[in-house]
Amino acid sequence: MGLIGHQLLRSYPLLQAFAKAGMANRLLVQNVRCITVIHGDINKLSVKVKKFVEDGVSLCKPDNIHIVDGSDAENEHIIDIMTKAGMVKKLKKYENCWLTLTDPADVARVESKTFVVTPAQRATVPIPKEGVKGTVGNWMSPENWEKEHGERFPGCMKGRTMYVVPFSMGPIGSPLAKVGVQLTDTPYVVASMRIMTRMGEKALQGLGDSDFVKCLHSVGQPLPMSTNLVNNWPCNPAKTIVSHIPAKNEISSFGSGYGGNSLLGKKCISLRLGSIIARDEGWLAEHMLILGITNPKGVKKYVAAAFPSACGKTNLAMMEPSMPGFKVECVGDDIAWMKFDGEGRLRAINPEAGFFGVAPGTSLDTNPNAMYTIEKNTIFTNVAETNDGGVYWEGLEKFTPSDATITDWHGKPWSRDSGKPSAHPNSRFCTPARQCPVIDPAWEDPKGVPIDAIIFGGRRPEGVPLVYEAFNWQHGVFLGAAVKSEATAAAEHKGKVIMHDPFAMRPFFGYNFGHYMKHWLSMESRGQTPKIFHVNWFRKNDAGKFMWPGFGENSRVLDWIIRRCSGEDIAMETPIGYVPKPGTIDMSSLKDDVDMEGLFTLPKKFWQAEVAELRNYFEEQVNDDMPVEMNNQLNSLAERISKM
Ligand code: OXD
Ligand code: MN
Repeated sequence: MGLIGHQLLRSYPLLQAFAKAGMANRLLVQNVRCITVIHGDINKLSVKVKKFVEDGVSLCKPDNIHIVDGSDAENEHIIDIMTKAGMVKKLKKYENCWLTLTDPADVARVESKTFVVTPAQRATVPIPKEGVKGTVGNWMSPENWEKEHGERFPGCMKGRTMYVVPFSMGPIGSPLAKVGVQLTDTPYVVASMRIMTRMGEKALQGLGDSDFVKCLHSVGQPLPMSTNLVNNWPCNPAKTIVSHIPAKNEISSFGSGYGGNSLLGKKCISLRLGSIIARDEGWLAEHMLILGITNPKGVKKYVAAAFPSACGKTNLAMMEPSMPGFKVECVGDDIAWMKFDGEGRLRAINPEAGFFGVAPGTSLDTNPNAMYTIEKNTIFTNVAETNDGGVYWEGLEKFTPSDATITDWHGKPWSRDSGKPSAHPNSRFCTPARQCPVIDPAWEDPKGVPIDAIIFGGRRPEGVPLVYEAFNWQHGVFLGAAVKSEATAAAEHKGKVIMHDPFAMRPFFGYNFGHYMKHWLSMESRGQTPKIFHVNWFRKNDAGKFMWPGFGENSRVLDWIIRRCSGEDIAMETPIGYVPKPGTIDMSSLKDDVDMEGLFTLPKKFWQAEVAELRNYFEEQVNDDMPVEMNNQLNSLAERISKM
């Protein structure tokens, strides 16, 4: 691709001289250096976007600029650059599918290095009880951020191309959509953002001179590199830092090229900054899938469900119901933006355009629709490869010939008896949502879909029933605040500890968790709040085996939930909430032998311990910011349990 840009940023006096001298395809920065615009039309950018690019160039000092248009031809060019750099490899078994293996030091989100920058600490995090380390977010002062930023970004793109990536989170033109512009020095981000967002020229249509979210991203390895390049994946784990500056509508991310650290529309805008905007504007930005379920009578309801990372959101969002005559359709698998409409109905959009799903465990058995979705136009990261150019990961054993030769995510020969996983547990597919065979017809409806139920859940091996319903909105908010789950590989945590993950948002809160609960409580005065439920697909019996078959059988639970939303008398009260009356979860044609009684037992000792632990957690972590309504909920729960 030759030089396409023939424009100037006109803000510097010397620029005119260059223009006259026929150097119009360059951007002059700080009156010192000329930067070639190798792709795109700088004059099509608004004054504010140009200024942002100009500032980014003068800070990061890239060799040239590529303004992304989002076209197919451009994508081919980007893939070609990555192929030549050894960053991606074609998977010849499929159409337009690519494999990336990262530096093994850059494989997941890094919560401990992710910050929200506000003058007051308490705006971002509750002040924990003395002597306790806060776990519901990381705060940084603007002064510290200036220092950290200053130690990293100056000159960080030397020798590299700076890509200017405009994107829209949400369908273009939706009143809920938000525009961002990301400056990045890795083509992997460009190719991935094209899948995950509405990227390119179209994102800027209608922006005019309005503000946009400013996203600055660098892998933190100016050329020549000072350390060894591992797997052709430049990154700088020792200096990684992801920061959000709400006052400036800005995000800056340094050192990591991976997923949520680098695709800044996802967790950074849609959840962290998104939750702040949502609080200020009176709506909700949540870590939730959105699905539509239609029963055999043709009644369709939409639900939004929050589960911690890697707990099966993608599987649930596009499940094949085992119950005859039911249909599930997917609106989104990770993020929901929900707002009351003029009639007071809660409506949700999925701000994303793709799925960045965890690969291991995904198969034709567990999620056939995901498997069909990823057959083309997909970027796989840190999965294993078969000798015929296909993908492989834990869960695909049965679908892969036993004599296939497999190369693991380190690029090394791998065998099934090696005792090590072939794919990284947090390996991912990045694939366009529109390819999903069960994508909902309304998934891009700018007004969003009406939400009838909100579901919370986590991996709870003990004590927590298959499903229960909150007594009311306040109790439902309490259920969200009390979400706990076994740790997974999506972040840097180790082992199977049960961790608090309130609202499945702990890694993604943009502001103080105590204020966040208050905001949820306030939704009751804004419109008709949906019913709230809690589910647990992961309860184990004494032998350590899962008690519920899960996957397509979860439709039985969804069916019970939507029947409750239609007002059916199929629930009974227990100390923790309403549970299904015996026999009201439809078990017809279920092949497995399920211990339904066992799935709903409420061991008193377990719940007493749960309440004590929750009290301790809230006291230690939320401290003075705990809303009184939530303390009342906890006290009432303790009281009900004491009478069990
Ligand atoms: C994700 C996550 O990538 O939650 O969606 O980690
Ligand atoms: Mn997620």
